[in-house]
Amino acid sequence: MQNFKAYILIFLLIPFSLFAEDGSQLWLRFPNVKNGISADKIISKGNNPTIEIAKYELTNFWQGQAVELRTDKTLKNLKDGYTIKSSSDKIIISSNKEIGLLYGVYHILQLQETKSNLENINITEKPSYDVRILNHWDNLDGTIERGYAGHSLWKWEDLPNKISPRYKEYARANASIGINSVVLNNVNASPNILRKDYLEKVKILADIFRPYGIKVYLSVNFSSPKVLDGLENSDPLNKNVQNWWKGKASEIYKLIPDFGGFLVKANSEGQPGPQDYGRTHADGANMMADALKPFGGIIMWRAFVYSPSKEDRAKQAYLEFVPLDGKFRDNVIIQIKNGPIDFQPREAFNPLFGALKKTPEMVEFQITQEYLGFSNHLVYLAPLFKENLDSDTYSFGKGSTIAKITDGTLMKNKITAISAVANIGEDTNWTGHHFAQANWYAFGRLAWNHDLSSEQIADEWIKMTFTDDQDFVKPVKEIMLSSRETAVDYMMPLGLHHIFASGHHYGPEPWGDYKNGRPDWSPVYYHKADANGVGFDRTKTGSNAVSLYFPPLNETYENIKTTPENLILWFHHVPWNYKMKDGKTLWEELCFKYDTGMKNVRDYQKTWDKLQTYVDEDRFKSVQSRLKIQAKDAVWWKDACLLYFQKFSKQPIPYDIERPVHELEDLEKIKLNMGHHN
Ligand code: BDP
Repeated sequence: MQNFKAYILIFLLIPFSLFAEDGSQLWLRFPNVKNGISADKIISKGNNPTIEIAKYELTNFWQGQAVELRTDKTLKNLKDGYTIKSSSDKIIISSNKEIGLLYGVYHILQLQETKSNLENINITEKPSYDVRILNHWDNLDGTIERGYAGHSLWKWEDLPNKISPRYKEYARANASIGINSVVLNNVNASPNILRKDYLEKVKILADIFRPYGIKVYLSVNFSSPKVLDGLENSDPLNKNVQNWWKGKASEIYKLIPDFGGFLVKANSEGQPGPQDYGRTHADGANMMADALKPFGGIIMWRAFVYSPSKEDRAKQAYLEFVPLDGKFRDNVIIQIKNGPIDFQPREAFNPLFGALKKTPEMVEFQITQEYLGFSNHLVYLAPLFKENLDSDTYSFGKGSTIAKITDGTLMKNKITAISAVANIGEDTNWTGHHFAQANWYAFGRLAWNHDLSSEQIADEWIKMTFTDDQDFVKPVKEIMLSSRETAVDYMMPLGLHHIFASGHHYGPEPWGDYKNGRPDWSPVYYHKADANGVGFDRTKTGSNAVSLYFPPLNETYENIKTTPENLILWFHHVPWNYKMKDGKTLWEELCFKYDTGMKNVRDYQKTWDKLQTYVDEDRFKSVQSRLKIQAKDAVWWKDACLLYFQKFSKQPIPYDIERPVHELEDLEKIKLNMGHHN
């Protein structure tokens, strides 16, 4: 009896939100809401499945005034944006499109959850981009290339008959942050996705996503005509091939009338493409564009093309695509990774941005943390995304940021789009690390409004995902906002890049020198450490990649003194004793950076442990244990890189820096069994 009373007491003392949570509800938890407003407090003419969802959200989760939902054709210029206005007795959400009304509903729910002021609201929202798209690198066998949150959400074997409840939950989560498009399958595409039986499965997903405003796209394999239907080749100038794609397009649109289009990785990393037949990327893209044009579909053609040649990999996409500017159909958009190498912790921006003046361009980010500690490391990516979007290319003079080049401000693009490789899998919490949900959220929010700050996005996300208690929000926000720079520091500071272990890309391997493999996949190709110094000379004396940037950036990067120090080893081969701005030598600075990164992770651990009382136990422990891994990995990175580079610098590790705890030879023996080719 005594015990029983004690239990009840404990039960009453534990706030509701501290009970175990599994993260499955993402930022849509609404922990304090038992039910929303009654249906008669929703004023809405007309009905369709999207409005039904809006009503469902309001009756379940909205606790404020009555809400009127109005479609308003005069708001056409807001595209799928909306306005929210409050009057004395109700809130009015208006949009040209039904989906805009649903977005407006998610907006007021977000305001409610973050305890924002709901009086006198007068909000106008217009999205920065038309197409806000996730790229899933999901294979048809259920695995995910570079996926770290379990298997694919798409159960191809069960479809079209058996339908997972998560399809709808996934669509809802995306709609709540404005994501309106998804590519379902890996860019290394199996031709089978275009087979009739697969298209029937795709149709089911498209039907489920449609009310949430989401269009489906597919990655396609350039050799599909030959592989699937035995055509003599897949040459884009071959009439039979052209007709094959036209036929395929009408087959798809019969099933999915609002199908979005194709994403294509061609002539890259062994994928087939038009160059197999001596044709150009424009020939290939245009053939597909012509097939989709009558149905309103678009082609997102990737600029991630490079081959093991003498040319610096950082220049290859530019050299390939600039001569083709103006040769693409108007329903083709060139999809460009933020950096010219490959989703590194920090890269200079890709010089192709702004270099195509007659062809629309879009950014491809990577949300999945292929090069950022998988789902083990806490790295908040909004600062990385913002750094890229805010980069000034000077392509149309000062102020020509990547954001303004891609969003149609500077180029009157018919289509504007932004994409990112998803980090979503079938893990209960969708993304593996609870904090990796923030990166899905951040991409959606920035795709909707690239002017939002990383801080504002983190603030919203923390309050909705955990609690709005400032004693929790403030320290967690500090962790998030510094976490990307911290990862850069313990992995690849000062512009170092691609010194990852080969294949899986988890952990350091600066000594990697794949003489029998591809040199452009070898870490030594990228850091070029020797007795004189370290870094890739991309100035005139080196690969001259700096010349691809518009003035004055070409000069800025050519000169070591004006190159930002966070990219100094990206553009220069720098002597070990080079004096940095803070007076340290390069070698000392490198040691200091690795040490700082490692210490920051230790601090994150301390901060997180202090926050235990604010978080339910399951999520607390899960984040805590992943921080332990991150702390161990940071030491591993620091020791591996410093002990290895020390062989060249031949200088002591400054004495105020923590001593290595590993032997280099032991670290060199580590071979993780995580598979993958490059
Ligand atoms: C690299 C990945 C590889 C992808 C490739 C791509 O290592 O798995 O297939 O990019 O984007 O980051 O095509």
